[in-house]
Amino acid sequence: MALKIWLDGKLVDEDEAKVSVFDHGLLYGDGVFEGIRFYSGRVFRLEEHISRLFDSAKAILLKMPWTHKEVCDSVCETIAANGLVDGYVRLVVTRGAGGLGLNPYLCETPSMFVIASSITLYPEEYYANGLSLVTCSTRRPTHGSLSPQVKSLNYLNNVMAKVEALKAGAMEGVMLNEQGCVAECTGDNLFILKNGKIRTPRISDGALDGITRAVIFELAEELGIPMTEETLTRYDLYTSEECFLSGTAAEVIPVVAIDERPIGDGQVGETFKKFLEAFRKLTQSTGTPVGGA
Ligand code: PXG
Repeated sequence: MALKIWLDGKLVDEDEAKVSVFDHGLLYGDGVFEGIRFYSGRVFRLEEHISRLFDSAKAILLKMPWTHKEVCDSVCETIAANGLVDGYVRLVVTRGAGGLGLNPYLCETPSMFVIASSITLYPEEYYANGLSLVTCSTRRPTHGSLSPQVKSLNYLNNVMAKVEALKAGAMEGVMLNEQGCVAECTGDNLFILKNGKIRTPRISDGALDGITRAVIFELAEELGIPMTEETLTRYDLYTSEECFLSGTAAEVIPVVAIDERPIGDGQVGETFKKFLEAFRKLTQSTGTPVGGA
């Protein structure tokens, strides 16, 4: 069945959901996006995702054409219009159509669209058996470039890193920053367990301030497991006892090998299993009701 897409304030059939070839989102990657999950008719961490979208837009001087509440409502409306209960929302704001040339002021009105559908990032077996990762040569951009915090429409660094991982036979890759310290994976944040403590790269080391990452901090507190942000190197990953990833699309997923070194005993870790259970409970019991918009 054709999906209903929210486009600039209207719900339209997917084959009518079109943007201009002059849209600077397409021509220059000039725009921002969010990926959001909904579970059992409730949108997980909706407010946080929309706040981050507004922050991304502000950082690139893109004036949002809709208010925070209107954007939240557009997400719920799109899910409801498609009769979906569990799935994934892709929300995109582009600079809009304008003449050729980088100048964003050539674009009069930003465009926004919302797609509600499903996503399967990794096959189910990896959640049970764990992922093997490789380190990619493509680096996370430095803070001297566009901030790696901006979820912009130019994800080519991450796409190229993902290609490296896939070509090496791995499902996901570790991205380092220019200093050679661990930042994150191509679409997920990374965590290790060592000596009873969870460690994750600092935002200043190039990790995205992930919404699911923040959930991991909350769950660590709930589970009574100490957790800190630290500058991490590949050595720290290789010598960790457990490793796992978090992200809206991936949720939480275990890692059992990195660059051919087994992590711990090479099996899915017991601490990870506690996080997975707590995460599943949380996603099933909280969120903004879709019907309540
Ligand atoms: N790092 C990067 C670079 C990301 O893009 C995450 C970490 C995880 O953050 P959250 O807030 O989701 O916990 C992301 C998330 C998509 C898509 O196609 C989006 C992401 C990842 C993969 C696919 O919408 N972003």
